[in-house]
Amino acid sequence: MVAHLIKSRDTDRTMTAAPPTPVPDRTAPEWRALDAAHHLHPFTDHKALTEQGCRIITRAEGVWLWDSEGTRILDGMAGLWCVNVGYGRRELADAAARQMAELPYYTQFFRTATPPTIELARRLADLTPRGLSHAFFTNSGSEANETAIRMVRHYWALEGQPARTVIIGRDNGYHGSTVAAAAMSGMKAMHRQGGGPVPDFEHIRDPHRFRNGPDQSPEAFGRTAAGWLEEAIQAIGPGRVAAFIGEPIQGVGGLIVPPPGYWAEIQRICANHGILLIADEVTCGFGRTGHWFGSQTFDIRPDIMTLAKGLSSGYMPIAAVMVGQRVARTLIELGGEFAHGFTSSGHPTACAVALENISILDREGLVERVREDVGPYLMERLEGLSGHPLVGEVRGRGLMAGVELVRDKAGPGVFRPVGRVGTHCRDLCFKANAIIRAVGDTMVMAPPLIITRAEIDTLVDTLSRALDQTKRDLPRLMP
Ligand code: PXG
Repeated sequence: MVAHLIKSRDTDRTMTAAPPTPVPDRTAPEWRALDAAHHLHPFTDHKALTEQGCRIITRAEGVWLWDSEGTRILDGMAGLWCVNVGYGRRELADAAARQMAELPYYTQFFRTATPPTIELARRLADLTPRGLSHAFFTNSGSEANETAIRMVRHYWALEGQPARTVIIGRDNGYHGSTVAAAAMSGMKAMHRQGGGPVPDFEHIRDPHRFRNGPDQSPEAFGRTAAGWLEEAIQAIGPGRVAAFIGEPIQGVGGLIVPPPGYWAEIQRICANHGILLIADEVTCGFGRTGHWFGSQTFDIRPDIMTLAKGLSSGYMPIAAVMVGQRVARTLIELGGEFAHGFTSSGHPTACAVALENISILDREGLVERVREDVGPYLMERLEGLSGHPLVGEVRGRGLMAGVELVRDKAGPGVFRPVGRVGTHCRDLCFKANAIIRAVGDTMVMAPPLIITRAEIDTLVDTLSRALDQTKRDLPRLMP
């Protein structure tokens, strides 16, 4: 980048600085006022936001964020489960700048392609589990899942079974917020907004043993929970079911780690009925669970895999649908034109950044680091909280962890209303400058994969103090 020689404002020294950005220099109160006046945020109650004012994040480095007041904050969520390689990676900025100078954009429509796009498709075909040979690029996880929906229905129509339109997901599964992806998700509050029920999406209960089968052994519960899929298929009619979709570990829905044997049984049931298996790897992909993909952690062999977030570590909006031989062959041999795609599908700059991001994960051994070092360390530290009177269960894999809070330690005694205690605990973590999420009453962490043991100590110690304070505040919270 071109450096500009400027005169520092408050000294007489001449110093080197980055070129001026198109974003003007404003004070935090000015940003807040403009935000309230003009910006609608995703998943936000704007009345409450305007009353409280939003937090303005201005820069970041490693696992640390800085806000407009200069406060340093530990990002225990890697942004929104995505900044896997951490903030401040010059290599990624350089990859974007180089590609923008060379060819910022061109479409992949009309029998054209661009080199970073082709190279990323090849790299992903190598990296993902065997058989996933082709990539269809989108800009977000929602669009990737939306693409998967249209693709599997198109596949079955081409296969001469057009009645196979139903897609089965799970309660508390999350696949996005566009119309069909929200319908496929198992979030009841989302189903209530934005229009009536969308046909041909069904849901089974999630494999959350702590809630849905606390009296069974993990293995027995794995069989029970997978059995819910068989029951649903029989109720719908096997000839009507196109696909089953699941996140290897359910993230947004409460960090639900499947019991042993669950995925093997799901795989068997899908194969038995010829149903396509879609793995939503949007949060689990790119090292989060200690393997490149959650499908490898749980030995899932999906027909289709959706990717986003960690694909570019959030540095660029990019997502992908990885398509296995079975579907790809039919689409290519019988399909003609698949009337689907986006202006920015395969955006060359986003692809160049994703390629460099994958190189960093590979070069620095970050996936192995999660599996062998920091992942087990985070779990070990969190296990240390399991004796706390508010903690019902600690669960997770790799750098994806949840601590479920309960009213009654003896069983899964839930708090009513759900979420008040979790949100209070989250707010205390925020106040102590660590970002830890609350999903209902489960405290969730998914930090950048570069987090150190010392930083994990800071994160867990902050959570521990917040739990103690939450316990003290309980009579006031739950009178
Ligand atoms: N699948 C999964 C598993 C996700 O977690 C999506 C699909 C959709 O991706 P896009 O890129 O369209 O957002 C996600 C997204 C939260 C939160 O509260 C998480 C997501 C989205 C919104 C909020 O943690 N994950």
